[in-house]
Amino acid sequence: MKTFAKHTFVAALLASTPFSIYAATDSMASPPTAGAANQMSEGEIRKVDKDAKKITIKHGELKNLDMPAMTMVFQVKDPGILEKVKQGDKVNFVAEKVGGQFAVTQIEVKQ
Ligand SMILES: [Cu+2]
Repeated sequence: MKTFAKHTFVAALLASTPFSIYAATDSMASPPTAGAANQMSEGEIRKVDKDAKKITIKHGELKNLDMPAMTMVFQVKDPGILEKVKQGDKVNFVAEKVGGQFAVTQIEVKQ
């Protein structure tokens, strides 16, 4: 009956917030919230290490990774990410666990 429960959940979300469809199907573990449509987390760039392809971010809570706020080092999925940000930038980003390591998969500087 797992499938049935999932469909019911999605249907309920559909009825309330159409923008949450993606979030609901992508991450069943996270309860829907007002900001569920935007899965990005907030952070501030502390260090960009292009040689090691790593980035240090002081981040807020990462709901998708069940991680509290902290400062930590991330890998990057795409080296281009390192070109988009610099130390001190406030960013919205998405981090995922890739091969046992945390990696930034999307990032954008807040205006
Ligand atoms: Cu962290």
